[in-house]
Amino acid sequence: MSLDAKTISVLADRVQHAQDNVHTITKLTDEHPSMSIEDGYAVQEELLRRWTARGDRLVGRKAGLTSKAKMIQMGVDVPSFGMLLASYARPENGAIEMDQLLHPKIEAEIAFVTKDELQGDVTIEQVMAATDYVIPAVEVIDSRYENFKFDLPSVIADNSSSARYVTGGRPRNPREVDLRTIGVAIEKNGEIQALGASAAVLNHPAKAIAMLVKHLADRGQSLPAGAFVMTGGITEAIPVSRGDNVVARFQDMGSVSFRFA
Ligand code: OOG
Ligand code: MG
Repeated sequence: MSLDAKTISVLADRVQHAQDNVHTITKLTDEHPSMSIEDGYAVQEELLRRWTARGDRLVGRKAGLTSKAKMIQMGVDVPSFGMLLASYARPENGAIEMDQLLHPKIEAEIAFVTKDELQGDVTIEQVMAATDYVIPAVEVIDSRYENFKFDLPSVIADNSSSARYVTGGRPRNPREVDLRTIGVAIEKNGEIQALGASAAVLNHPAKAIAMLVKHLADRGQSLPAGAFVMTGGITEAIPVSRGDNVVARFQDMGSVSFRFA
């Protein structure tokens, strides 16, 4: 880490204020060019302490920037991790309030729910064995940075742009679908916006979980049983506006739909 605890706390204040009051801020690295990826995660940890203190709950984790399409779109080349809170969940077929968001985009992702704890260096096979089910999910990301432009330390401090998530479709046994070849289509108002296949995520979305588990292990943590994990957008993210109807179709897994109100 290059920043001291006091600075981490000040940066957490700034990010939290932007998240709570729906306003943009400049990249944290503009003021702190030496800020590292580890500093970004320290801000995340500080944010988690504040969220839990006010009654929110960590339900799982997200891996992001795990596909080429996303890395190219955002101009970074390493995945980022983030925290998923109970308060971010929204029901399928419902409406997501646009006035609580700045410049949201949607991503189609395969989510995993674990049944065993995962710890240390794990293989894709071990991730599969510890998986209770996989389920289609759409993440609504919303960067707190101006023009959705950031670098890795800044986006990590902003909890990897996490804002909302919706699960739907059919939960599947991970062994009963080919997790590398699930086709996905994102539709907005009946028109296809992006197409992809699940291997776009690190050749196998379970690899994103293995990387997350390694990331946690490096910090003396594990992924508990019952964790909900989103493995990252398969295609580039699609900007949305008020009134948009969204459907993400997942081959063999059903679809997730909702609208922005
Ligand atoms: C960072 C979060 C990326 C994903 O699925 O790739 C992400 C961003 O692009 O704002 O959630
Ligand atoms: Mg995502």
